[in-house]
Amino acid sequence: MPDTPGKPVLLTGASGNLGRVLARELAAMGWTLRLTDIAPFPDPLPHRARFVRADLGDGLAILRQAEGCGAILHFGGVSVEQPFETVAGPNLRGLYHVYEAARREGARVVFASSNHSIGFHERPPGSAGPPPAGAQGSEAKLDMDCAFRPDGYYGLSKAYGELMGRLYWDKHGVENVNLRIGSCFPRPTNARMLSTWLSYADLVRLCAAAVTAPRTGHCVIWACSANPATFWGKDHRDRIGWQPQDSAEAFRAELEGVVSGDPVEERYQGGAYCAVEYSRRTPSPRDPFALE
Ligand code: 15L
Repeated sequence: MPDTPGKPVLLTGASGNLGRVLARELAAMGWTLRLTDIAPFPDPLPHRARFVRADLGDGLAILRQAEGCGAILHFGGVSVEQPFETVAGPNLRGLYHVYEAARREGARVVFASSNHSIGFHERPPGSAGPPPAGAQGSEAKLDMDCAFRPDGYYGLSKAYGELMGRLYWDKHGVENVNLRIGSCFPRPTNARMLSTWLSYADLVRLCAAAVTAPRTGHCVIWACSANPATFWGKDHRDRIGWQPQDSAEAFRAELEGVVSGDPVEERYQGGAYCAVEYSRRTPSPRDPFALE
């Protein structure tokens, strides 16, 4: 298990599903946490934690919350597909406030990005079935430096968040770890999640490694468990010393028939988000710059 961070860690989005898991588990590991969210914190406050209600749109409040912190786990903001105007405040302007606070404190940002920043990549051939015995299968998998192909305004805001990290690293030396989270739930619930599921325990270990790694620079990690049917290949996990330990494969028999029947949803990695307000007559080309 990684060391306890030397300075307090700010967790935004602390009242959300993943924020609550992280608050509970990281506090249990002895971390000193500063929790913040626009919504009240619904659980008993963990040991050594402080909670302050704040809006990501309030730059001064975010600066204050980050004072003295060595890292910001940024899990706040809109976490599902929504109209542009709903996404823009928290996920674009709010993200800027988080990065400005990190710059002032010399803190590292661990950003809850999402698979929806690349959701319009097609699923690899054969990904619906079990992986062939002994297959490495890495040729068909997406590496972390693939093109962004956001599948909605939410995914677009996550691509922007990753690029904000790129900018603040290149211009200000602010370190940042961008977690392209697949589907982080207590358990997988459909066939797609046999590829995309991230267990809560793997998430906690991932965030702990991202905060405590000696150096990260700007890096990107596919945040899913060790699922043999994963869509995703190379990333920077070795840099932070993280390896997932859980797998969705145990749920295959129960879930492989759980598909939507929607051809857009089933074609692309982002699943249902791709089908929201989809209006093309024919699918876009696999190569992002091709005409056909
Ligand atoms: C996400 O980014 C969402 O926050 C989550 O609610 C799921 O929809 C997940 O992606 C997913 O793709 O399954």
